[in-house]
Amino acid sequence: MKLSIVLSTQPASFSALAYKGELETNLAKIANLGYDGVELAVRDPKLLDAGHVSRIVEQNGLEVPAIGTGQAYGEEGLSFTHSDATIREHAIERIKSQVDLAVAYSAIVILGLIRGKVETGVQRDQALDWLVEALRECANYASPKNIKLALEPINRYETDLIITVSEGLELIEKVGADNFGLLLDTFHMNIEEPSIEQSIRNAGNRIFHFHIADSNRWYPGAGHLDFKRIVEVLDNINYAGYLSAEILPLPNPDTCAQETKKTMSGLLVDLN
Ligand code: LER
Ligand code: MN
Repeated sequence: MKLSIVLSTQPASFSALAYKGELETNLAKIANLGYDGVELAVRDPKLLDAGHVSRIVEQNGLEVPAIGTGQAYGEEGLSFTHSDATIREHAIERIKSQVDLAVAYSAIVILGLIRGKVETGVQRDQALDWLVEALRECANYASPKNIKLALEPINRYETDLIITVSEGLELIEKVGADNFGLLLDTFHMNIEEPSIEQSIRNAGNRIFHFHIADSNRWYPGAGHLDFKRIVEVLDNINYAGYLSAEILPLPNPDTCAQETKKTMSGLLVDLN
C-alpha cells in the first residue's frame, strides 16, 4: 500500500482538504514529507493547465492515484440524479472530461457527491435508474481508456443515495462493469458501517481506492479509529492501492500531513 494526500487544484468550500492551490509549493512539501502520491481534487478539468500540473507532479516524483470530482456538485450543483435532464447530461460530460484528464496518470476517477441525492418530487427508484444509467455510460467511456471509476459510499448527513458499503456493492451488481468499483472512506464508514473490518472484507477486490481520516476527520491518530487493525485487514484482502488522506487541515496543513505520514508509515512498516 502507498500513501497520498488530497490537494484541491481550485479554491473549494469542501473542508476536508489538507492542501489547496499553490501547486509548486504544496507538491514539493508533499514529496518532501515522503508521500508516494497526491490525489487531485478537480472541479472542472477545463480550469486546469493539465500539462503544467503534470510537469510539477513529475518533477516531484509523485504519482496521482485518483482524481476527486465532488466539487462539480458542491460548487456547481451538477449531479447524475438531478430532476433536470440537462444537468444530468452535464454531470456525465464533466465526468467524461475527468476520465480524459485521468489518462495521463492512469488515475482512478472518484464518484462522490456527483451522484446527487433523491430530490423532493423524485421517486427513489427513478433516482437509482438515472444513477445506474449515468454510471454505465461513464464506465463504458472509461473502459477503452483503461480508467477505473470508484463510487464512494458517503454518510447520511451528506447524501441519501448509497451511504453504506452493501448499497455500493448492490449498485456494482446493477451497473455490471469491470472498471466500476468502490472508494471506501474511514470517516464515512465510522458513521454508517456496523463493522469497518467486515465491510472492508465484504468489498474485497472491489475496493479501488481508500480514503483515510480519523473519527473526527482529523489526521489518523487524532481520533479513536483503530488504523492498525484497518491496515491489517486491508493487507489480509491483498489491497495494494493507495491510502489517501482526506482530512481537515488542522491544526494546520503541514502538521496534519506530517502526522498522517508518521502514523501510517509506522503501521505499514509493521506489516512487513
Ligand atoms: C469525498 O471523498 C468525501 O468523502 C465526501 O465527504 C465529500 O463530501
Ligand atoms: Mn472521501
